[in-house]
Amino acid sequence: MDLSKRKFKDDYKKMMTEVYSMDISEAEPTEQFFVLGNLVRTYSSKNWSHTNQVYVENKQKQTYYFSMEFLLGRMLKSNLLNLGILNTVRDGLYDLGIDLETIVQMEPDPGLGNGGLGRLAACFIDSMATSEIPGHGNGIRFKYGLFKQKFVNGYQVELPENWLQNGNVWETRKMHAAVTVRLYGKVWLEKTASGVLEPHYEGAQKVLAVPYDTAVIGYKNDVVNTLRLWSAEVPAQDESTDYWSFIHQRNQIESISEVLYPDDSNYEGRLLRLKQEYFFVSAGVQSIIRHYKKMRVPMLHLAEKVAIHINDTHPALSVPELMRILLDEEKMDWEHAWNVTVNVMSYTNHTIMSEALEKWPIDMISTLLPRIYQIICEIDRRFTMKMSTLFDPSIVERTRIIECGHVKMAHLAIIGSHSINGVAQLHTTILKEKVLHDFYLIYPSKFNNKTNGITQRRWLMLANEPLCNLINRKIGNDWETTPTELKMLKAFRDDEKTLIELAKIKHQNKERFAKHIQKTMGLVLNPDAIFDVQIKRLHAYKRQLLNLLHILSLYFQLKDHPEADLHPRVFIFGAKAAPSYTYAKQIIKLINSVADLINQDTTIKEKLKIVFVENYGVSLAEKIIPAADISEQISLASKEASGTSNMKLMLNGAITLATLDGANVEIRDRVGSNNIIIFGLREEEVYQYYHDGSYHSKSYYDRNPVLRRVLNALIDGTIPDAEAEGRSVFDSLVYYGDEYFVLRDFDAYSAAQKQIDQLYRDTLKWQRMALINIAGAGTFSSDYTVQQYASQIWDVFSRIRDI
Ligand code: 26W
Repeated sequence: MDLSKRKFKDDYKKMMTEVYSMDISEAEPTEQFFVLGNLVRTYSSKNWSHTNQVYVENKQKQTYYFSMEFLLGRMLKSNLLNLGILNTVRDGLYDLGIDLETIVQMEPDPGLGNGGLGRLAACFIDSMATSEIPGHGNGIRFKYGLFKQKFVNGYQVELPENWLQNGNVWETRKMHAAVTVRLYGKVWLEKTASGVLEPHYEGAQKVLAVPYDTAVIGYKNDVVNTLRLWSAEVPAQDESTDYWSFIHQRNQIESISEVLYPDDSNYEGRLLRLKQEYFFVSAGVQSIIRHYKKMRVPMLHLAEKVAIHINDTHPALSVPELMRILLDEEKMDWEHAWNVTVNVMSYTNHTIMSEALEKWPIDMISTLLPRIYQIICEIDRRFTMKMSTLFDPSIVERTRIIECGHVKMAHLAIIGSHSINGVAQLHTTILKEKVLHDFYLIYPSKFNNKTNGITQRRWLMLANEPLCNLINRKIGNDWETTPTELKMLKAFRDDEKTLIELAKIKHQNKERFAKHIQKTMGLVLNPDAIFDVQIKRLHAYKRQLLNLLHILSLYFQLKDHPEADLHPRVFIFGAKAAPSYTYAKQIIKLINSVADLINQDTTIKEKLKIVFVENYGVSLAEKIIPAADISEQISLASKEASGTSNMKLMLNGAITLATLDGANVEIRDRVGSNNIIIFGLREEEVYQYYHDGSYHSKSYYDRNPVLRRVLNALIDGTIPDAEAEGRSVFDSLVYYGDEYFVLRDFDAYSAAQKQIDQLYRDTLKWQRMALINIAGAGTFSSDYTVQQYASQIWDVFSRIRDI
């Protein structure tokens, strides 16, 4: 948008008076933030309503991205950037004596997601608006986001994250768009005069779903899409309602949108979670249908105007919910309704971890959602009948939705969608050949790959302005909207001046991060050290332990040979563990204890430091990633579906140290083997071990003296104050089979780390690698990812520009 500095300053002062009846000089940073947020809203509001109007006038097909999680991060700067007024506003505020960076910190970071899946959804809505795709988010307005993590004596402690405490400037409550969601009760079918079955309900609990809409602003293109998050409320009561029963009911209902489940890759079969899933799915589908009906297009054509995307299985009840509406309310017959439903729905799988696969006990589903359960049974019956005539009975048995008293949500999503995709090439191959092989035999053409992506706006333009400035000076700024243009940087691969500039920027970013750590943790970091970063949820398969064991081996090497020629290292960890995941929490405690041991040992001459940041999330990621030299992507091959921090770190010039897992494979293909450090077991080798059962972790302990010393340190008192945790981890690795092959990959990992120690000393060589990584990262922009979803799955194209 066009905005002069003078106009902005006038607007800002005026808004300050309107909202707080105050002069700017009297306002606190929180108030300064709130006023700026309000002003940004007014700046985007015209385009918001205009975009919606255009969509309606053109009867354009719309995509709805259904996701339990949207891990948005702070929105002020991202909105300013996308409106094209970031610098104007920064300068204007400066004139008024206000520092933009200070007020940015006043915004709470909405943690409405656990990790990769939620952050991907946030990148996607940003990219859809930027790519002019009519695509909107649909989810839950959790009152409490992911818990706030504190370390108390090295242990993770979870605190509530009350992000809405001071209100949320970005949202608008849309009371007129509220819908009713029904839970429990009884339902039976009665034949009507015309012979069709009609459902009758009795005694259902009604929940009012109230939407809160947030503008999703496209990058300098006047498009504003919508993120709609639902809040659960008590419907209006009639006069006869007893006061106490009302209070009881209110508590029950409001608990639905109260708190995000803090589980990542671990399914918990709790009733409240099932309620949450049906709640936002039912509200979302109802509101889509209500909107569609205004267009007066026959319901049979729904799939020409609406695409619903099921982000992992959490919204899989969209399938029976749409069926319910088409059958019961729109009076469509089963075949037509099913055809429409399958054409509307598409599904993404985000994990092969079997413990993450949702399956609900049938008595839970049938009690909570009686009509939905009937429909699921009928889908299952028809699927089984049809497939029995075509496929081997054992295949049909394994692919049914209802099995052993449970409803399998992945099966429901697959059968009810026209497209099933994995999130990286390797992951999709594993789905087709292993995890979902039976379904692949049945529906080969439904399967496809869409490699994940990240938005370069948040992860480069906002997080790393110095690097952006350098890039723009070298190759111009076409890459902002055509990120593959970053490849032009390759022309500077042998340009010493550019490489030195790159090194300087990284150094500055490291200094900035070091300052932050000194301020928040009191730890002094040496910016000349290698900053080695592993930031992701704590999970055994991601193998933070492999990193930790290697750190211990370096520590012992330095204890034995204080003069050893090791380049100084700072190991940076950021990770939350699911509160119920005991093993992951033990690893957190262990890392913290090893950090105490190493950080306080003056005999190793500051050569090693460990920083475990508390409460890792989007805001911290934005600080850490630009300062990273090494990106640790060391999951056991086959287990990480894609990973997305690998892409963010590469884009910021970190060198990837990785197994051939998830999108690491594609990163290697992009930058070439010379510009990435690959180590460890391959996916085929892992499966071979599973097949022949020949892995015996204890033999690695017995035969490898370095490893033995490191492992013994876990149980011999070397690590202060972590006996129980050390013992538990030791046993899991040595005696209980080492499920994720940590000991098997230890030597290969150590060798790779040694190679890095050498490589880093040659600054030009290192920065050349960094440059090639930045130049190759454009392909991993989520702009391209959503464009592929739009053309190959959703069949929606932008027509905004045509009018
Ligand atoms: C039911 C509990 C539960 C909650 C979340 C099960 C599974 C999940 C997610 C699927 C976990 C997740 O975030 N998966 C990650 O998705 C990213 C985006 O596709 C991938 O990059 C990561 O590799 C994958 O672990």
